[in-house]
Amino acid sequence: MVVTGLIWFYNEYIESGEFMNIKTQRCLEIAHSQGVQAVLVTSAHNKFYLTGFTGTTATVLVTDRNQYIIVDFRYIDQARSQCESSIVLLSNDNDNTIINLLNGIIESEGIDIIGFEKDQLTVGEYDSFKNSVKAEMLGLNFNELRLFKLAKEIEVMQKAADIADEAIGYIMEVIQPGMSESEVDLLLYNKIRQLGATSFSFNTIVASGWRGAMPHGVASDKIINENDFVTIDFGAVYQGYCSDLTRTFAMSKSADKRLVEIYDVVLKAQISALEACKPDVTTKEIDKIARDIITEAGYGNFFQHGTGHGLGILIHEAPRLNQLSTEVLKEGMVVTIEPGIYIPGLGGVRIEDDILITKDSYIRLTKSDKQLKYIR
Ligand SMILES: [Mn+2]
Repeated sequence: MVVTGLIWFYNEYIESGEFMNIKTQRCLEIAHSQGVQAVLVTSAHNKFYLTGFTGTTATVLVTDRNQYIIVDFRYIDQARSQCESSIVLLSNDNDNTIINLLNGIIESEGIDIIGFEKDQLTVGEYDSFKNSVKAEMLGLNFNELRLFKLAKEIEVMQKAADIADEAIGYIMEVIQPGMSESEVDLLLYNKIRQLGATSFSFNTIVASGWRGAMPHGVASDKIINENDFVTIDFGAVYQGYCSDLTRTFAMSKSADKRLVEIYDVVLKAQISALEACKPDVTTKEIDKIARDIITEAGYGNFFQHGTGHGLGILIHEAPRLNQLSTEVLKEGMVVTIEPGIYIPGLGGVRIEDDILITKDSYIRLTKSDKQLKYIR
């Protein structure tokens, strides 16, 4: 199909099976519910979600009739091989600018209003689209696009979780007092890559001893000591999807007994919150279950972050599980459960699993043991 004379390259629209079509349908449902007929997708994560494109530069437009991806010559072959369910358009700096191509589609499809991801466009980008696109621009709330995972996504996320499980098991076998946190970080990185991951989900936290009191203590040059507790929080990206796993362990029995006590509290909070997860429970309730256990044990002031978050293409996505969240768990959501206690000067404990909400319960994607482990 030829959309406009300006377009040089396109793929025929291919029905590539349910996977792509359901995602595009969801995108359009969100658009329609907010009163627009087409969506300009500019975030890397939503472009990947909708089209499969993994390159860094592309513009995606989803309309009632088609899904278009506009790329320049650097990405044309990649887009044509990755984006089977999209019409691939080639832009250049002459006649076929991105704006001209967008306006060609807008005219040929009679589009009046284009929605965009309001959390993902800078003011400068918005201004430049608004001044050149021949349709009204309307900011959309797009946070729920990827809320429910499809079977194919769950399969990939299970693999990402399996890699994390295997990698943390390996670290617990090889970690020794005298290693730096950074060395552990590197061993972990090499392991996840060997297991098929492309990268970490985020900068890995290896927080030992007093650094354990920093919830986001990214691996440093600190040497891990015989009597340290060590918290490792990391994830593997596999085929574009993240896992997120935290385990805390003791280097030896000479660890501070207060940390052992704290470990028991966090473990009880984590398991209790996990076991309450099922459809129709509010995310706030799940947070409260973990928080109440920690508060009753006297550590309420030392647990100031949320209990968990949605997980997927992004390490943090909808829903959120915290004191302010208003969402409700539903089948198909993938979330983390990760309470922690952090005592300045002493250290900290966090335990985290990834779970999938099922029809009437949940299943754990991460399966690593949670009993307190002493390395030696
Ligand atoms: Mn997490």
